[in-house]
Amino acid sequence: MSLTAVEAPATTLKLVGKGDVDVAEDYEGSYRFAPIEEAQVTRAMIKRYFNTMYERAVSDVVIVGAGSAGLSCAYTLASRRPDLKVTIIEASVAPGGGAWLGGQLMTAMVIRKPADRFLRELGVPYEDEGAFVVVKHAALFTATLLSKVLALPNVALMNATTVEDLIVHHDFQGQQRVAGVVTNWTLVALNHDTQSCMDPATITAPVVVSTTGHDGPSGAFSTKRLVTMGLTKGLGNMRGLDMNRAEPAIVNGTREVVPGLVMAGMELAEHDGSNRMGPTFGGMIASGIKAAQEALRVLDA
Ligand code: AHZ
Repeated sequence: MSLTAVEAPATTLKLVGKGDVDVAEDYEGSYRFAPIEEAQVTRAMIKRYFNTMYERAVSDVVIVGAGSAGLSCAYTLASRRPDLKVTIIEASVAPGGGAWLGGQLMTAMVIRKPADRFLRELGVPYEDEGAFVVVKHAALFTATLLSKVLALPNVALMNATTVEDLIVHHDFQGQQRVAGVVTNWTLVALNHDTQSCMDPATITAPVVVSTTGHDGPSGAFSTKRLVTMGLTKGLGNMRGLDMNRAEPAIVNGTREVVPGLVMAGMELAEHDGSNRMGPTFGGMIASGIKAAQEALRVLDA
């Protein structure tokens, strides 16, 4: 059966954009793209990327880390408050953190109740196993959440971009307050040892939500920096795995840990010295939702 007959229009289409563009969506051998110059492609990207950097240099909320906690926070915050400029900074090329797999290298994702409500809000299908639900593939959850976050007009995501430091201002009482983030492209940040003078850029915001995950090559970033800046006494250090203690501890502990900085997700286990929960993601979703509420509380204070 011919593809043309089934789903593709065989005729030459006239697309009307900036002037008429001759194209043919013809799968019988005469497919013809609109003509283009290479520089148009480069300029189309540059214009948008640097417009975003220009516009987001002052944001309302910066979320550091686009794992399950950061993305849950971004969705909740930006969908409830379309007036806010929510800017997500993610060090990796691929947003999603550890939420592309359920646990070990297995694909199903377990979410304990009552965090399953978020799946219904997103429209992610699952199987009900009583105390918890199972999404057939973690990537279905993460891809759906990511697509809904990115479709929100007030969200900007800068991936392959690392938060290298925090901006700290003194308020009128002399109290230190986190007032934004210091950024660099991750490939630059990874090469500070070999190249000198690669200074960063900044984004100011009245609230930073840090969700950089537990310690590892890049995790627990803000927690560690708060310690070296003297804004927090010391690392709490994540304790061993206990699902029943860990998830409520993370959700109930999600808060503004120092003025201007809300912490959520597994980074909080390093800050507070609470347990890890292993491969169950309800705590990350609920912590992200609570972080959105905390960010609004700080903004509205
Ligand atoms: O790339 C990191 C990841 O995508 C990103 N990140 C880390 N440092 C950063 C920095 N600048 C920008 N300096 C940075 N981005 O943060 C994201 C963290 O995602 P994650 O999935 O690691 O953390 P989470 O808290 O959202 O989810 C934790 C999931 C876990 S870990 C765990 C256990 O080990 O027991 N259990 C669960 C459910």
